[in-house]
Amino acid sequence: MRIVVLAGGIGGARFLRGLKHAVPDADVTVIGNTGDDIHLFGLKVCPDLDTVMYTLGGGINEEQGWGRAEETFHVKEELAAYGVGPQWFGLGDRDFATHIVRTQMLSAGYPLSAVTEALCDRWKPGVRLIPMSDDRVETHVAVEIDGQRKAIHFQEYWVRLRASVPAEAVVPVGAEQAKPAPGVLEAISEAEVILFPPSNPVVSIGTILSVPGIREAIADAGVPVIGLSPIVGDAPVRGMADKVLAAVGVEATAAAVAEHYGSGLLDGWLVDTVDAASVERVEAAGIRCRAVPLMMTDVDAAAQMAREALALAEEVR
Ligand code: GDP
Ligand code: FO1
Ligand code: CA
Repeated sequence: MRIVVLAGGIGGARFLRGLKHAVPDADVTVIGNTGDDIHLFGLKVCPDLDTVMYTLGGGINEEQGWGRAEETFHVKEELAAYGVGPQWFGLGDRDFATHIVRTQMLSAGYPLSAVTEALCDRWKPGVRLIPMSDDRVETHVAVEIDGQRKAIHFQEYWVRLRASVPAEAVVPVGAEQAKPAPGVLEAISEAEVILFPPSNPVVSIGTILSVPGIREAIADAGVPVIGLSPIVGDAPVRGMADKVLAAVGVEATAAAVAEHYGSGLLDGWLVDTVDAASVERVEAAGIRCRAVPLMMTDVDAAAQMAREALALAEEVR
């Protein structure tokens, strides 16, 4: 079965691992978020692409959910000794190698999609991982600090400030001019089912959908589009989805996120069993809805979620 999945970092990656476990033979294309990408120390860092690649390739730091297993931080310490920052972003030695290879290939003229394919030759994630765009898109967050309104990089908002101030707006800078990477629209048009894993609806899936052509292609694909809620019991399972949802005027509930995507995009939506009471509200919005366990406590739990999503796809097909 040809499956297209739009993915951010941890939520997307853990779901994909479950999907691969549930349907090992599936032909899975992942359209990855690149709005989190950041240039540090002259290197291009793609956190969400790397989280998917390392998680599916067996190199992820399991507890943390991002970065490499068995990581050390000698380079970061040496940079600090030179007074070179930022120090608030935790780049490890093993991870640095990925960013060096990526930056070297980009400098040689390869597009990010080709570089990602080359990195995946090593990690063999078992899916085709394509960045949403080869063009630079950077998510910025408008905040007010000491009475001053300013826009900061999403990583500064999340990693440095830990989302401690309200997000007043979220802007995918560059998205309007960006084109979908080669293979993105083709994969969507050839898909038999399209899945939105429990990724951040604003800064992961929202950013991917902001690249002109992608939302339209999904809406026009004519195949079931099924999403899984990243909000459980009126709160994100982890991360800052509540803060960035507030910035776009959406309450942090499983039902409100489904309505935010809308029936023009979504055919089906899974909420956690603790949110079973919201099934009726989602169905009233024209989206088929089921309540099932949505906590990815291990690979089997994520695999069961993938099976439920595919079962719902057959129901609405
Ligand atoms: P990020 O880029 O690392 O933030 O990862 P994603 O955007 O792919 O996913 C982040 C979202 O995953 C957050 O909003 C979390 O609430 C959600 N999430 C993480 N773990 C789980 C889980 O076990 N179950 C569900 N339903 N959502 C989860
Ligand atoms: N997340 C953190 O909370 N702190 C970090 O220091 C950090 C470093 C980091 C390095 C490489 C990488 O691939 C991811 C990293 N992340 C870190 C996760 C990162 O913030 C992602 O953008 C998440 O996807 C959040 O959406
Ligand atoms: Ca992310």
